[in-house]
Amino acid sequence: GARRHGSQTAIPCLFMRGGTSRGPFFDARLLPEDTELRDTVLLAAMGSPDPRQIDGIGGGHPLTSKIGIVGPGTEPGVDVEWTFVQVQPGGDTVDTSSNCGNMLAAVLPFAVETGVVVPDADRTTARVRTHNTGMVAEITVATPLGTDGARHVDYRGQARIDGVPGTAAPVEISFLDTAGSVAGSMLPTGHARDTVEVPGIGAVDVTLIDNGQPLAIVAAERLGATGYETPSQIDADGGLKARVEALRLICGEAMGLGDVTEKNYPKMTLVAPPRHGGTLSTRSLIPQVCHQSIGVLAAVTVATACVLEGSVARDIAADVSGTEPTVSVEHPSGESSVTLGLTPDVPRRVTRSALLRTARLIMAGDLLIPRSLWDPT
Ligand code: NQM
Repeated sequence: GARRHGSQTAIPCLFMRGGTSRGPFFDARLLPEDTELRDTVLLAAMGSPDPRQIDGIGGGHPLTSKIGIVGPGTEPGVDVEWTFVQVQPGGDTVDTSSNCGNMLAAVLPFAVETGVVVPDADRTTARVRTHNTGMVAEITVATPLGTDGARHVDYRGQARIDGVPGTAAPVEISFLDTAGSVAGSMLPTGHARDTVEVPGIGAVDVTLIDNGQPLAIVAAERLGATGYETPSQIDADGGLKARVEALRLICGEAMGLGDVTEKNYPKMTLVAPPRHGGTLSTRSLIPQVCHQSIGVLAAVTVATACVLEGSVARDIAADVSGTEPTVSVEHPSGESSVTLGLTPDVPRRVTRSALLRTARLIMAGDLLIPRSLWDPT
């Protein structure tokens, strides 16, 4: 467990990449039980609220300012439970209210590394519950027999995801119950499309949808963007970001999420026609900084909107057909392919979604924080 290391407290930690995100993962049993104290520890671990996170291991961007807290399942049919934590680099709030499908990709590898799940075959499948929203996913990783006679997670392989260099072993994620993760239902306003009035902009058509991530989907063009900008171009465009944020606050209210000024949702998705043979082009703001690619559950939610009659995405997207379509969501570093399971009857409903990720253990050791913040000894 956590112990003394000179003037500091050392907490066992694995530093992992999950999909296109990265951060420290902790065994839930080794962190303070008290949430306030836990949050103090996590902010110190990351180095927030300094925007560069210079005194911690956060990477100064929302995608590298994430934490996983993992433990064994506590209910039948669930093997592993975890909490995803989003810290905004320059902020001092510790947000556990929404999902992250990228960090999720590292949870089963962490559980095998730490003995929470003991593999007994070349592929290990586990059901993982995300505490944040109660979502359950079925995840499969490679666990071949090593020369030492034991099974380990194999991080090597031929799977490639855009936004991560090289190839790695596939982490297959199948989502079973993502609808209304935070907003309570898939379409919190009851409509596939709403028109909202935004001061200084006027009437804007949006699709307000949550199939794992609460999103406001808007035509990039309507906000004065092409939808093909690079993330740094978007981040540098103060006018565009102000319009997106004004729209976000109104969409948050419309979705029943209240005042979302301090919340990390809804994420804003600017959409445009596909340019690389995919289904739809996207630029995601999460929610104030542009994503380098797109979130996993954000991609699932956009894909869902692509098959939803009347949605803003459906208007702009290429056609999608069949009851098990693969929707290719284009983003700044490539595309994310989401396979949807649809009901055969029209209008089609999404019942399942699956997506391929990769993960890797980058560092194993102790994370050190000043003992004045937490002294468990
Ligand atoms: O939507 C970023 C990410 C995410 C979240 C964000 C995610 C998801 O890419 O499931 O993965 O939208 O904040 O890590």
